[in-house]
Amino acid sequence: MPKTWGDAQQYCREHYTDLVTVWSEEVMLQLTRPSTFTGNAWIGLFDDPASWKGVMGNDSNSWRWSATGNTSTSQYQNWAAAEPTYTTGSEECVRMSAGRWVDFSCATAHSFVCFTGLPEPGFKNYTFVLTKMSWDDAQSYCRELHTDLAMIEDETENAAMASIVGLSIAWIGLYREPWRWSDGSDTNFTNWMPDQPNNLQTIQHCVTEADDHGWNDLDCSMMYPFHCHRAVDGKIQIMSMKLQSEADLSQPDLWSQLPEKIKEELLRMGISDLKVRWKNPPKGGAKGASGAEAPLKIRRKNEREEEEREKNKTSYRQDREGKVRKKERKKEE
Ligand SMILES: [Ca+2]
Ligand SMILES: [Ca+2]
Repeated sequence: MPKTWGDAQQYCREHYTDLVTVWSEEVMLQLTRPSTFTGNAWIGLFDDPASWKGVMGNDSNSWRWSATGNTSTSQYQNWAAAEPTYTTGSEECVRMSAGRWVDFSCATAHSFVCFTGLPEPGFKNYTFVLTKMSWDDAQSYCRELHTDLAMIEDETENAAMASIVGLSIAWIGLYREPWRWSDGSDTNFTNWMPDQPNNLQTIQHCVTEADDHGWNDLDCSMMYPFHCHRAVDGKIQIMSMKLQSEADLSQPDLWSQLPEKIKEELLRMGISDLKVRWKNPPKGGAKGASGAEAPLKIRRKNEREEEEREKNKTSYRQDREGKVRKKERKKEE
């Protein structure tokens, strides 16, 4: 049933654990869908504007100062009208013009301001560097010759900065790392489609995967099907089962089919990456048994998946194969 991203998140939290976190290519390939469905499906990745739009928050996708790696204690901000925008899905760094802050693509070459001193209000000397550099290069330059890229913690400091920059445009030390997972997972794995995320019309803050697993940021209020995942505890579970059937339980075929039937049932419950088999396969069936007992071993397919599982504590509803495309995202140091 298609839902908005927020409703999908709520549904997954009620019925499973959360919207799915795609830790790795392996996990990605476990995401499956009905063969008739080729459209978009929500995953757990989002870039909540409430964490960064006009807010100096503490979420993993909030703004941070280069000098501390955190938001300022004063939470001072001075954005230009309608900023920040995260336009084109690439504006992760902040520049100052006419005293106001604007998020902009970090690769752009601008003059910049370094500071020397302490990351506390009133303990900074600003130095304007006219040479134009990318935000990253400007950061390296400032760290080598000063303390760091300019940090601004109150009105007085912002006024001092504004008078130094004058009519120019200059990088300041504010940046952020967009996107986070609904369940708070931390992974660098991404699989954006080419030219995504693009934050089209600056309203795309939630992520879908397409039929080929490629990711696209879209408007969170759109209605799409979605992938949930369920946390699973423990590694191997052994169950004893009592069987009652009108069928002839002495038939070995029947016994060999049972694990498959149980697996299908677990699939319906949203658990898919499990191996189900008899611990001690009944030899030649259970003679004349109506109500026979045999230990049933349920375990995962292999060691590697076991590790992945431990890391993820998740399970997925379906399997499918798909083409893999990777796009490396620039990481802040
Ligand atoms: Ca902007
Ligand atoms: Ca998009």
